[in-house]
Amino acid sequence: MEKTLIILKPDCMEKRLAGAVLDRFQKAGFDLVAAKLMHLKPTLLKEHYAHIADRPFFPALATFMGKSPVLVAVLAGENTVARVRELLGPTDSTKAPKGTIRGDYGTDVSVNICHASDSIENAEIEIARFFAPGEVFA
Ligand code: 3AN
Repeated sequence: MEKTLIILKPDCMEKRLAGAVLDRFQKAGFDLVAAKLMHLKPTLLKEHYAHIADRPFFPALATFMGKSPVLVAVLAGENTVARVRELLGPTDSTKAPKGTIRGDYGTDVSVNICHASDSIENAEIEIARFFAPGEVFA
């Protein structure tokens, strides 16, 4: 059973698309094994986005991600990290094909509905960042 961390971003929550996006993941066979609403603070965002914290777009991204509560969740299943990212489509929503979550609902490269871990190693780190072991039911 492979796990990944997803974050339904402020645009997803504000458009009331949380149910639609989770439905896609669940219909694809993934189990929802942890979930909570969080209002992400600057320190946590800097840690989560450490790999891009020195990029010029980071301040705008951090403002966007911290503007309203997000749904942080863990999905479990087979080949979860790669398949969840396939369902999302590419980071830039304008380049994401129709039928992918970002292609159908996203706006651009940062307002793109949902984050998902990009490797098994990062999934483990990200799950531990947002959830205590007892909060993950898998
Ligand atoms: P992904 O989330 O698809 O793995 P990363 O890790 O490269 O993408 O980037 C993290 C987040 O930073 C993206 N989800 C997106 O919101 C934002 N981002 C990435 N590249 C850009 C960019 N060139 N301009 C604005 N925001 C970006």
